[in-house]
Amino acid sequence: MAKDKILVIGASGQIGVELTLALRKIYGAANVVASDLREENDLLKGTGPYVSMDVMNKEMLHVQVIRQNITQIYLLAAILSATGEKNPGLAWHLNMQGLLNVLDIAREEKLHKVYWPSSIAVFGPTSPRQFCPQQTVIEPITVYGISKYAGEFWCNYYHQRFGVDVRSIRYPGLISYKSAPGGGTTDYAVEIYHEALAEKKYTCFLKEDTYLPMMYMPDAIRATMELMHAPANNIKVRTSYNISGMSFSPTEIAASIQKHIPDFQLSCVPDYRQAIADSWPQSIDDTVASADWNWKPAFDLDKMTTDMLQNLSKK
Ligand code: NAD
Ligand code: AKB
Repeated sequence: MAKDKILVIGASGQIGVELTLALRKIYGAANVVASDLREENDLLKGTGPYVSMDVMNKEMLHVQVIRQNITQIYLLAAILSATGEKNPGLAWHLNMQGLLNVLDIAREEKLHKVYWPSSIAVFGPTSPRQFCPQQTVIEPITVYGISKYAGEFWCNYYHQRFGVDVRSIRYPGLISYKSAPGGGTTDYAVEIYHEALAEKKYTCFLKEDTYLPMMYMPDAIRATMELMHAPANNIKVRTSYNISGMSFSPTEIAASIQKHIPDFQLSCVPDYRQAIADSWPQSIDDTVASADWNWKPAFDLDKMTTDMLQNLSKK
């Protein structure tokens, strides 16, 4: 581990900030280079090296990998489900070409490992709604889901054909207090905590009984580390692993918040994101990840609510 030097692409985003900080704890600050198209996130400032970079500029990316002696890449730059529907061409272009640029460079420079997240958005209306299995019918209806599903097979292809050790997780909707979410359908589950503390009320853009698979960020970061540190022989799935944390509806998260803020009020005015949410499963079967690399979540809804409200109150 000590010999590795890591490049995090998309480090100023919701996952990137926390993943970069976690990687710096393990590998040492100087060995984790954060990069993004936008400015360095405040939480990263002063914690380690940062370069401004566009993952679409393959030449520049290649130069950075060589110049900085990079051995692992975590690729987080993407356009998520809700924003993707506003500009499908751009979402497809970034989500695909960014990944192909990284996989090509990983192959050419013989990088030790690549991490690239997929999403529960690969599933569509024809996938099982409950405990959606690792392998099943997959017919996504969003450009984001299509790009993730295609990306999974590019990862598998580069592993089988060129031996690139690329690993992936299908994250559920992620909830965090440190950094803001970046244009997804599950973002309401972050906004609701901020509004509960600030206004004691929140208007949700999904219907009150819309169940979705979700996960608290500490579990997502730990899952990522556990997958990346597992022996290569244990990684039997080279597309992307299902993992599960919790499932809840807007009504249930509101009830969890009301245990701390009794006069909190939820109202719901569904918009175009309802159709996206309705196309995704309500819960995920992660028995393959449990068997291959011992995945087990630690946070349920009430534990997450307590932690979110405590930390956001401090802010
Ligand atoms: P985000 O939108 O918060 O962050 C993405 C970052 O990528 C942003 O900081 C953005 O500036 C950067 N970026 C965009 N275009 C770039 C480019 N051309 N070059 C370099 N950087 C660029 O997204 P996130 O929530 O942190 O998601 C990270 C990854 O995890 C994505 O692949 C996403 O699909 C996946 N994922 C996220 C969730 C979630 O709930 N957050 C769930 C499932 C999967
Ligand atoms: C989104 O809602 O787009 C993301 C995801 C589940 O991939 N949070």
